[in-house]
Amino acid sequence: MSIKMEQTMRWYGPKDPVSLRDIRQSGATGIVTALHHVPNGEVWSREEIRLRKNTIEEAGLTWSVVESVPVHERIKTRTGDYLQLIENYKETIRNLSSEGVYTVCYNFMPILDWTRTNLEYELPNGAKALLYEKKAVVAFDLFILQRPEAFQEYSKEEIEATKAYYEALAPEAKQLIIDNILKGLPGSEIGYTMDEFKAMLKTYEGIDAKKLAEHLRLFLDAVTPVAEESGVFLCIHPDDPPFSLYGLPRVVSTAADARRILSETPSHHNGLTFCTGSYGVRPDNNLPEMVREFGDRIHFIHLRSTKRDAEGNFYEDNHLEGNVPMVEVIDEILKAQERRGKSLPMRPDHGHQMLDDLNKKTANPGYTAIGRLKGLAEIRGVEEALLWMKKKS
Ligand code: CS2
Ligand code: MN
Repeated sequence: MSIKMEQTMRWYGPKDPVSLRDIRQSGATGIVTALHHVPNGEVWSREEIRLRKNTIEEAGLTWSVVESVPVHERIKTRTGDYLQLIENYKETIRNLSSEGVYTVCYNFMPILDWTRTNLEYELPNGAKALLYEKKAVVAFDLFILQRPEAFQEYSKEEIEATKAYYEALAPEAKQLIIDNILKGLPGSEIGYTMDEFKAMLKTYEGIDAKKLAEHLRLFLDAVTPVAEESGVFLCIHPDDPPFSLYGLPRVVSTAADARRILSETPSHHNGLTFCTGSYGVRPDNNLPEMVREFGDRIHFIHLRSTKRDAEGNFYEDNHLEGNVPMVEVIDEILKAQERRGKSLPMRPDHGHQMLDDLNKKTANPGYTAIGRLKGLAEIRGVEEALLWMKKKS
């Protein structure tokens, strides 16, 4: 047993304050990036892909994974020119393959990508983490968005408690919640104004979880054959957080969701991004068990841990702490790699803002250098130890 995970880091492109050289010093050999400047829905040309690939290779690194080729909202709702948008997606897959990039991550979350309410949650040691506070989301839903159905969805007690919390908030604190939710976190290609968001919500009227799951299946049935022909591995990232928000359906949150997606489009090229931080927010997702079950179809791994409480809040913990049984998960990944005879790309998903990074302005919350470097180093240590123990026994 000796196959190690491929160590990668996410890089946001030439404007990322964390340079390729910084990443190389972390020990990572692979880069996870996207052409963030190409508008969502447009074809990524071979020239643009090649340019980015050259930049990465000149720094002595490899472009291992695309995260993400965004799926356009009209593909998710199947409205307007969605058939053309699917054709564009296929073309992008072909172009990536022609330039030698073979792993493509994406997500299928309606409107908003990942959601956090506080990007500077101070931990007892002074480092900063990303926090999801349920009452901020409920307050946004009830009193800012004023979604009428929301008043039926929460209990009377919850509505009253949220009202008291919301009324006591300073105007700047209210604004910060709005900004954090609507502006989009790193990796989400789009931010919205309140009116735009309300208009977007309307486009999901009549689309429940069953329908959205069907749209995802139809999308995968269309693009997977192209991925097969071009040797590309598609890997869907789970919903973050893994439950419904603002009445919007979410269909990539549980082991049952993953099972459905893999069985409905049964190609090896239709696979998963196993994000422990996203799936791990739900206590009913048994992560080591999921790696055992889906290990053959996991093409990309995000390792990070969250710590949840009874009220439905969670924050991003140290990589080896929190609710994710990280050592056990890594152990299962190593076994899956061994079975497949293949090393899988892995990145430490997010990290704390800490040490000297606290003095810097962060362009991408969760993606500062030092916190991720720490996460990667810890993960690497666990992996080395597990491999050594296996060799010995
Ligand atoms: C986030 C997202 O949890 C995460 O990995 O950083 O940006 C995620 O990369 C996208 O949702 C994947 O498409
Ligand atoms: Mn992730």
